[in-house]
Amino acid sequence: MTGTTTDTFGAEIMSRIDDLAALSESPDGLTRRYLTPEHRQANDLVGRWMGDAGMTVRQDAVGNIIGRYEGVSEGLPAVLIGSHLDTVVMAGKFDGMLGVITGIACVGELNRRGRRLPFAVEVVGFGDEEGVRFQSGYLGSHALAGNFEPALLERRDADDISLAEAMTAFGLDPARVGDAARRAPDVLAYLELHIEQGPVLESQGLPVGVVTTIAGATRLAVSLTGEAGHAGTVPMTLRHDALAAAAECILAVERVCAESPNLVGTVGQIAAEPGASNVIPGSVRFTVDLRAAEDPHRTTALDELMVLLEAAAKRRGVAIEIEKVHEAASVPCDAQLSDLIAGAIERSGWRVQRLPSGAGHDAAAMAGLAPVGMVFVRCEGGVSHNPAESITAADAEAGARVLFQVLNDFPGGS
Ligand code: HGY
Ligand code: MN
Ligand code: MN
Repeated sequence: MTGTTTDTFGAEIMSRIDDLAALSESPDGLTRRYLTPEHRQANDLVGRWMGDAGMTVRQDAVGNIIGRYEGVSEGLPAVLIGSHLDTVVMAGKFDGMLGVITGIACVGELNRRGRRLPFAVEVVGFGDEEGVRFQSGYLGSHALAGNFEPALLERRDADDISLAEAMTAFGLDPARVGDAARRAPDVLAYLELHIEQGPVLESQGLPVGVVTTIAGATRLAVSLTGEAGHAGTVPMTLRHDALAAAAECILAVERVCAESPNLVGTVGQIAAEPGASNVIPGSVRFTVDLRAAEDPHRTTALDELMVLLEAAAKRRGVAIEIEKVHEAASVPCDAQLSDLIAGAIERSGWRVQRLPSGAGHDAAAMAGLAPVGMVFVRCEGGVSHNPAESITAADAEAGARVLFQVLNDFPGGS
């Protein structure tokens, strides 16, 4: 499809969501990690859609796919519209992809109408926001914002492949990741449309909302080393069971976070070695994901948890190593941009609902480069990071109309 009229934004978006969802590492559900063949396929497909919408297309130095629609003259500073194309494991099909596809639909509409704005518009499909493969949240957006951490290049995935090796295999040059960085004068603003991944808009009966702040997050990788032994012969009092120690740690995470309404804590990944039913686990690795809208709540809880986890390990004669693999401060969205989005929502006929995001988004990383604003779209039951994630075509349409309106309302844009 080359362009869309505003009546069919929704239909085109929903059909492209399904096309992208088919590009998965697993036949059982949607999993698409950074720098995999499926990532390459997604970049190729999204790149074609960008070209059909009248954009020039390039892949940057870290594997983000970027389309550019020139303004009234070549080379003008750009409004960036973006989100991510990578997914969690067994993901929903809207998280990230909706924002990229909606951005392309809006540019397609400008192109269909032959409209050129007094600024360029770029649509970015970030290659790695979830950080599933290398525990590297916001890698694509950090690189574009000029904040790539070189130490990440040594990070290894579950198959012991380093990020540098994966980049090389993908056709990227690890020594050139700095080339992805954009200059602040070239970027006027960053807009991201994303599913809410929570229940507020649905409870308010609204299809869209404006994001106020993006919650901060800390991710830990915890390693416990005890002593493997025979399940039948080692008395309970003589054991250094790494998995029992992990269980105590995991309940401590739950207890600390349940005691405070401002906190959420999750242990999403765990692996026990050697992993035989008749062997006392000698070593365990698990992750901790800690979030709060206000940073002091998160950092205080983190300090408390470190003490509790170390005490539990010590009591059981198990060694513990805690590595902070990702940390992002909470980020307020730009007030002016948020008011522009609120105005576009009103002009599109809906009441304005402002709400915080408990989920992280590339906008948090892009705030280091430009003012950021986010549009939330209602999702059914607030369910996300789950194959049951769903939205209606009408809500996809509503989100696209608001984003299209924001582009036209952007100062100098009408
Ligand atoms: O984890 C998050 O909040 C986001 O999905 N990366
Ligand atoms: Mn996500
Ligand atoms: Mn997301």
